[in-house]
Amino acid sequence: MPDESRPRPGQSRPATGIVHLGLGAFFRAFGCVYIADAMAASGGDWGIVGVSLRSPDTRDALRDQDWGYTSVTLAPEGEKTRWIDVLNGVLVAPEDPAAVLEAMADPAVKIVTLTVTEKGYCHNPATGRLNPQHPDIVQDLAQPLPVSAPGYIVRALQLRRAAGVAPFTVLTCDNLPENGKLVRGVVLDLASLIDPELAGWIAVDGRFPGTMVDRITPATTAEDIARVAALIGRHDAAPVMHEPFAQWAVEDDFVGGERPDLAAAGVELVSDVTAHEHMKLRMLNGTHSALAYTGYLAGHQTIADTVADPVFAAYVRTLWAEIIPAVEAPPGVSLAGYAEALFARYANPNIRHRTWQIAMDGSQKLPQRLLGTLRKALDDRRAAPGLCLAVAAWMRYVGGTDEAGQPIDVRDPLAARLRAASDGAATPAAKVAALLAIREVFPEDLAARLSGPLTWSAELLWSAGARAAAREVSQ
Ligand code: CS2
Repeated sequence: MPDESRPRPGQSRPATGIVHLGLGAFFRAFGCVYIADAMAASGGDWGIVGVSLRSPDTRDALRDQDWGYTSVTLAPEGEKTRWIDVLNGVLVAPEDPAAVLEAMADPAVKIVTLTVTEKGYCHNPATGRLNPQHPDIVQDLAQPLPVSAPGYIVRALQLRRAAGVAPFTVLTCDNLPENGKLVRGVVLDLASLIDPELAGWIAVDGRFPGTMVDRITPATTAEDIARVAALIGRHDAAPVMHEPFAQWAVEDDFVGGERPDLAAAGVELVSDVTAHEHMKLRMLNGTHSALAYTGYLAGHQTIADTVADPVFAAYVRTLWAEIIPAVEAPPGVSLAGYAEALFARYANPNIRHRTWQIAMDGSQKLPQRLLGTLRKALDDRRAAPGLCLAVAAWMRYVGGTDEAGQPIDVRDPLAARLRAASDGAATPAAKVAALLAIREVFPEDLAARLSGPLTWSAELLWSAGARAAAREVSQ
C-alpha cells in the first residue's frame, strides 16, 4: 500500500491554475485538501500558489519541505495523517508585490481563491460596502502596487484586461454573508475609483461565486508539531489540525466554466448558496461566537471544555432554539439534525479550539453571526435572551478585563475604540449605550431596538457572571 503520509520527492506536480490569497491553516486544511481530491479523481492543472499577505512564516516553514505538509484529522477516536502536496509555492506579498500580481495575471491561472478573514475585505461590516477610508484602500488608490486583498484583485484584473486575457474567477472562502456578492461589490467599488472602464469589464466578464465553507481548524500549537513528528517519524514545521467533518457548497458560476472537478471531491455545486450560508453563519458561527465570549468569561479555554459544562450545553441548545426560526433550511436539510451534529462536533475532545481564538475580530463577525438573527427575532416579536446575552458578553469581553479582574488580550481592528467606549462608561447600561453607538457594528435602527433587551442582559451578566447568566437564560 502506498504510504499516503510520505512526501514523494521528484514526482512532478500539476501546473498552477489557482492563486490563493491569505494562506492560513484553514485553507490548507480545507480548500487544498478538496483540490487535491479533485485532481486525484479527474486530473487537471489546478496546482496552487499561495500568497501570504503579511508574514513570511508559512513560506519559511513550507519551503524546506517542498511546499508539502501534513493534514491531521482529529477524530474523537484518534488522529489520522495525510500528506498534502498541491502547493507549488508560497509568495510573501509585502516582500514582492509585483511577483504576486504577475502570478495572478498569468493566463494559466483561472481562479483566485481567498481566505483573508472578515477584516481583509476592507468593508464596513454593517453595510457590506467598501470602506474608502480604510488605510489599506487609501494606499491602494494612491499607488499601483497594492497591499489589500481587494487591491491585489483589482490590479491583477487590470493587468489581465490590458493583456487581453479573460478575468479569473474570484472564489471567496470567508465566513461572510453572501460572500460572493460582497467581494464582487468591494472589488467593483475599488475598481470604479481606479478606472470606471475596468469596473465595467469586471462587472460583465468577472465571476464571483458565493460559497459556504465549513471545517473547524484550531490553530496548530508547538505541542501539535511535536506530536505529529512522533506520528509520522519526521519533522513537519507546519502541519494543519482539523476535525473530520468538512462541507463546501459552491455556486457553479466560473469564468468559462473552468474549474477543478469539485463534485468529484464532494463539493456541493449549487445555483444559490444563500440558504447554506445563512444556516452555517447563524447556527455554527453564531453559537461559536456566543460560546467563545460567555465561555471565556466563565474561565473555559476551549469550545469542547465549554460544552462539557452542563450549563453551557443547555445554553447552546437554547441559542439554537432562538436561531432556528430565523433560518431557512436548505433543501433536504433538517435544522434540528444540523444542530445536533454541531453539538457533537463541538464536544469532540480532540479539538482544542480556543475560545480566545474564536473571540478575535468580534466587531467584524457579530453582524452576520448574531445581529441578523436578533433583528429577525425582533421583527417577529420573539424574545431572544440567549442571543442578547451573547452580544452582552462580547461587550464585556471587549472591555478588556475578565470576571476575575485579569486583563484580556483583545484582538480586533476596532479594539482601541471598543475599549475607550467601555472605559468611558461607568455602569453596564452606560457601556451598552456607548458600544451600541459604534456604527460599523450596529446600524442606528437596530441599536435603538436592542438597547432595552441588551441592557437587561448586561445587568444580569455584570451582576451574576457569565455562567449564572447563561443558566438564567437557558430553558
Ligand atoms: C470560528 C470559525 O474562529 C471562528 O470565528 O467560528 O473559524 C469556525 O471554526 C469555522 O467557520 C468552521 O467552519
